[in-house]
Amino acid sequence: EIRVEDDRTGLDIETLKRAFADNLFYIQGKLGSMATPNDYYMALAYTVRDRLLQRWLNSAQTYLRGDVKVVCYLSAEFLLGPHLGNNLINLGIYDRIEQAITESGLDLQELIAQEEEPGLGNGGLGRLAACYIDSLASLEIPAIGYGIRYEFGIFDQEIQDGWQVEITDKWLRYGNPWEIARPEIAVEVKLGGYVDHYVDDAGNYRTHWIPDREVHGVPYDTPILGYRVNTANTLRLWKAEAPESFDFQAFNVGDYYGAVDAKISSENITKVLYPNDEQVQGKRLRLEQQYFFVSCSLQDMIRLYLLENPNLDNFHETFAVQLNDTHPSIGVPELMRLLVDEHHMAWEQAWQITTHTFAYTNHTLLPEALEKWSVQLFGRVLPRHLEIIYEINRRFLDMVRIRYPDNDAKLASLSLIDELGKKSVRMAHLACVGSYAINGVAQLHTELLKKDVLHDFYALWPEKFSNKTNGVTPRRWVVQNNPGLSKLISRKIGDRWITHLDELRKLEQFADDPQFQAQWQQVKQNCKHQLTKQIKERTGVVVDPTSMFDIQVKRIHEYKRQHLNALHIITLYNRLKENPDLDLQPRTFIFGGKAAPGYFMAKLMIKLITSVGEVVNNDPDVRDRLKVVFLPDYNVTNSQRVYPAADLSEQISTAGKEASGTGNMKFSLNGALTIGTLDGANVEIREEVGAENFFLFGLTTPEVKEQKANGYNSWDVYNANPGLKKAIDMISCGFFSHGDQQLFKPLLDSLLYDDKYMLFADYQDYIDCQDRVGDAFKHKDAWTKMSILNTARSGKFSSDRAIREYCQEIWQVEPVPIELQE
Ligand code: 26M
Repeated sequence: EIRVEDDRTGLDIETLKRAFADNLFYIQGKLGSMATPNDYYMALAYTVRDRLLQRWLNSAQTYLRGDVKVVCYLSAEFLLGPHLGNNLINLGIYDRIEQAITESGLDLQELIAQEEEPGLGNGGLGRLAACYIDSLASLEIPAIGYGIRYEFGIFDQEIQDGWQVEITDKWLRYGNPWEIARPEIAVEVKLGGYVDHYVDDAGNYRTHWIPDREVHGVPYDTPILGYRVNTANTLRLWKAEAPESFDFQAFNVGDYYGAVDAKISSENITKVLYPNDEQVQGKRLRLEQQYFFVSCSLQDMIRLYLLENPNLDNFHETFAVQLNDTHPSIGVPELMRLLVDEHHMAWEQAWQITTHTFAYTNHTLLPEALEKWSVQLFGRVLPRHLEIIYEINRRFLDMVRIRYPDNDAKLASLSLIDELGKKSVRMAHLACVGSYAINGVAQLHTELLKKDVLHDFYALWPEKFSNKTNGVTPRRWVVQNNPGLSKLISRKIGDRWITHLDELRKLEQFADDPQFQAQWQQVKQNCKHQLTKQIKERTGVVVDPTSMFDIQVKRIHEYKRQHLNALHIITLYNRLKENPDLDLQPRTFIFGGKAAPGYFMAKLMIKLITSVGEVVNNDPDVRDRLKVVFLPDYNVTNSQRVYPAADLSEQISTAGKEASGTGNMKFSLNGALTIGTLDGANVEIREEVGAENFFLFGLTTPEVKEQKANGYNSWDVYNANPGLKKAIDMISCGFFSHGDQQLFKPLLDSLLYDDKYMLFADYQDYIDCQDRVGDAFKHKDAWTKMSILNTARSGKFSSDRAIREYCQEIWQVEPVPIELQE
């Protein structure tokens, strides 16, 4: 006898097989004989989704209770990666589903590979948000992720003739089984227009914002299940739609095409993710995106709050709202507007609530990445918010004047408005003033924030500042992407490490054990074999899986210095050309990463890498001892094959430029050794794994500063270093570009005449350090020991640890376990 629910919740193999067949028939409308791999994937995804739903609804219901504090993580990006494998692991049914699928005559890996990953982010910041919502759910913390449902996520990358080509990411093409639209709780967002001030009948000052556009925000919800718990939190992403009534009746009478134009322009707001990171452009549509999702989210929180409360007086006791960088910092004036204009609260009380609601995470020290909006543009899009910002600023500067009497320079440097050059709103200042907590993402980064970028705010409010070193989720970045390693670890120390990553320390005792070392090497070798196959399929390049896999995967940026890595390759190549019988450790150099489409220098760096690869890979003198691979379309899915296969992790940014890095953590957890500068979280990785298990090179942050102050001149370094000179001259004379001497000129000129990121200053130390790496790799057992110790000592870099710190030190939230009712 079968109950309806059994088919949707049951976890035994027979039920899973039946549910899978049912979904194929009733949802995809296919019989086995006509089903495509995508049909099978969809049927399986719905089978899994059914099993999330009771947990999800129970969680949502529990959070509506008045006494629960909820974290709201506001982020313009969530770089989730595929859901299916992750949900199978967190539900604890991976093995059973594998059996059910196999017994249905199919291959689970093939179905998992069908999923189009939601690439709703650029890189580190977006991926961090995804790791954090996994940890929040796994720690049973009530949380909502709020963001944007971009119709087109980060572009797909193809490499043509060695250049990056961007392809539209149509991730919703075949439907998205993981989301549920909730049109019944859509909200309205106003844009543009002007503001009326008046006195109402009772004599109160009131404000009326008359917009020239209104947009519907429709939430699309995705369940985020924790690992082996009943907590399933919500990721609520907003889609912009045109309100029919607005376009077709009130404002566009008789103007059909005008009405359709207005509709298109509204729906444009959530069309596409801006593919830049670390260089902002000040585009109007981007400001509209930010305001749109933040307004939708705050209105949603207020709606939820008023379900249980008579007024908004204690709003901040129910919601802790984290700002993932300044992208959602428009939330500060928006909450003020909602409280004061719409809910008629007094300014002082509204300000109390606002400044006890928001906390701000800074992710960058690069000046070009600090968001600024021209006052003119801002006023056109958000006239009321500009007024509110001026009022916040007036009151703030009054306070500053008391603290620093007769100090106009202080006022100018702290002001929310930059009055030099084009008048603009400084979003980081707005976030600092409107938040009760401000944090950096690694120890060094936080220290530099306090010392440089936000120094004046630190002097004002030292108690607001703290460090929260980033972390990554061990569920995706070890269990899922490295099942071989996970099984080996669990056989030795049990499986508690998956939720208590510090327990990896228990592996230390086996670091010298020859048998364990052999098993460890075997796992790494298998991963390298798999990546080797993948490289062959995707690039045609044949690489040697016994060579050292030396990997740099991350967004392409001058400050990340992929071109320094390229200079090392050229240097090794020249040694082989001079001495073909040189006893050189064979290496495979693997690069992956996207360049912002408008960042010419980054695109040229890709072309340099592929051009060097073309020469090196095809030179018979090299005898396959060096191979250079550029893996196209680096994304979450592809990265999951990369980290497990790495021997060496390249973390070579100029000291003081990389806020934290998170790829560095994924590599180390998967047993790669790092060659790196004292930058971002590298500092802490080295502290944890031990200096003897880390390859350090390069200037420190103060040394960089000092050299620049003392008139650092890269031209002199170039002339004084024959190895460097030779490498640069080869690029310059067209050796890697079929004689074209112009191709790489912009890149070379920037190095020879400016070298903002100190490549030449670090070149020799990097080469020397790489030589030590090459020697070390020849001693297999010693290397393996270092590899084991890297994994064993990387427990700190779990996002569970990071989220626990946020919970205790910023959000003041506690776990709320979820009971499963019928
Ligand atoms: C801003 C305005 C307009 C368009 C795009 C942006 C923008 C988008 C993403 C700016 C920056 C963006 O991301 C920055 C980022 O990913 N920063 C990285 O954050 C990681 C997580 O904290 C750190 O580990 C990295 O060091 C840091 O570079």
